[in-house]
Amino acid sequence: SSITQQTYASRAARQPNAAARQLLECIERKQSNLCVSVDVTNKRDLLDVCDAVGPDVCLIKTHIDIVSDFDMDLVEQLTALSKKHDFLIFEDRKFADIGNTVSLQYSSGVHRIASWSHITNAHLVPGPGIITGLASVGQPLGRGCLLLAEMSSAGALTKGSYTQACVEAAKNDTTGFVCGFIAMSRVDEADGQPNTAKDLVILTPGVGLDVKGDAMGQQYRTPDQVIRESGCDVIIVGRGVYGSLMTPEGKQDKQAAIAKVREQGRRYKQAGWNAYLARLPG
Ligand code: 5FU
Repeated sequence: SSITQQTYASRAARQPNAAARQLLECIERKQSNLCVSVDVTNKRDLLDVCDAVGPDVCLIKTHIDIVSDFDMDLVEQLTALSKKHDFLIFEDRKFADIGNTVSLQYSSGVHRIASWSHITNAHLVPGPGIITGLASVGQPLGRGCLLLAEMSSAGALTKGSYTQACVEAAKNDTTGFVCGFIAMSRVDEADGQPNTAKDLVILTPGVGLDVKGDAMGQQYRTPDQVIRESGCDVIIVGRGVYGSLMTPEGKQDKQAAIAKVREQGRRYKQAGWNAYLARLPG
């Protein structure tokens, strides 16, 4: 049957990729398909948001290179929060170079992403060598990689034969490292046939309940559109959750802002889970 008719638990049970299995198990355990994208630029805010929404998420997404005061202590504290609250970590690095270079970018540098991030992602623009390169680092560590099959922004070039090439690359991946996609729809079943060969998880950004987009091309859909109508597996929400922290009032009264962040986290968690329950067969 279509992946969209199966429970997260049944998919976890036969998921070969360790990171994707842990994610599916965590989703089931916490009844949350919510990933919060914490796009803030200092350690304190990043950790405070993670601590606030931690109980309600399966996954925290980072852009670690925007954190001005990044250091390994941040990684240690983030990892401690992931254990305290039971969530995984996804560094949204969007690798896009030749295999040898991405293997170095993933393992080394200031951020040493592979050492702490359960999941990362890559563009297929350079061809399948990017998977070979990243897998050489990530697969021995039990990490997982998502291919960017579709993006949420207006005018994105991730469509048609490019999207299909990402699907083929994921289905044919022999490293075991590719475990799914960033996509806006159930791309692995785009031909209308159920994907019975290989379970792939679909994580979807561009999710908001209150606004339709931003001034720079972002486009938002609701959790129900993403999970129930489009058959994706995880909603990724950024400003919709942490936004109150960025307002002048939020900067003045951080405690009140963090309370609002927690409240939005609960709201999106509920919306995402309701949409999942609504898509399961009666
Ligand atoms: F691959 C993608 C994409 O297609 N759209 C995105 O928005 C990634 N993103 C990320 O999700 C983006 O870099 C942000 O980190 C996040 C969305 O944040 P928002 O505040 O919910 O718009």
